[in-house]
Amino acid sequence: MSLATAIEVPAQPYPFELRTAHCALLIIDMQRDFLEPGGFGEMLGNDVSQLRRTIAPNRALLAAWRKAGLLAIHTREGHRPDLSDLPQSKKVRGRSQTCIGDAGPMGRILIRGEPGQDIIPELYPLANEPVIDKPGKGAFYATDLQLILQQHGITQLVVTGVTTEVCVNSTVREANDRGYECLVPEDCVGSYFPQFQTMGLQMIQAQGGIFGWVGHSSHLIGAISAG
Ligand code: TIU
Repeated sequence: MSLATAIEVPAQPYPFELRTAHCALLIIDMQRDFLEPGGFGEMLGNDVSQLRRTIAPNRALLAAWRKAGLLAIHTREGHRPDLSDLPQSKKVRGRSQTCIGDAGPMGRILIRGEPGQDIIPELYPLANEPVIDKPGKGAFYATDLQLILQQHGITQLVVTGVTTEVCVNSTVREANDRGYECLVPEDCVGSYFPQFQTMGLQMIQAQGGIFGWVGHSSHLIGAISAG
């Protein structure tokens, strides 16, 4: 697809020039332990409803993305069962009684292969959609995400998922430094903390789009469905 075929999608701080053939949907960490009542997130005292409101918009966007035949990639935060990729600093952070790797409400907390670490059924990846298991907050750190994007000729990312100020922001910043243009649909990202949702989005699009663009899934769905 040439530069001439870009579709203008309304966004802040100015319209995003979407090139569908070079744009992937990157859904960050929509995992049961973060989103489901009774999971690790709620166990820590967080209000999971703040994240659950993103499920329906993500479902609609993913459905439209699949229908248009575009690339969708999913990530999961988690560690190897032997904890060999878990820094001690991350394990003990928060001084919580329950740490990553311990028994949690849905299996060992944030361990690959455990039920709680998996993606919620509403957004479960198809067999042909890459799933990136990441040990950090950013999706590029210690993963093969960049290699996969290069193989597909991807230069733009629509980044959704949770949480806005942690893994979504970390990933957008990593992507921006690597030359990717990122659009974040605000209804498809969530934070346990409303003030962080607001500021996390402002931080992306401030200063002329210092890290990227902020938009809405309805405009994206309109753009890819018309194309
Ligand atoms: N995925 C992600 O954001 N992981 C976190 O640990 N987020 C928090 O907000 N704690």
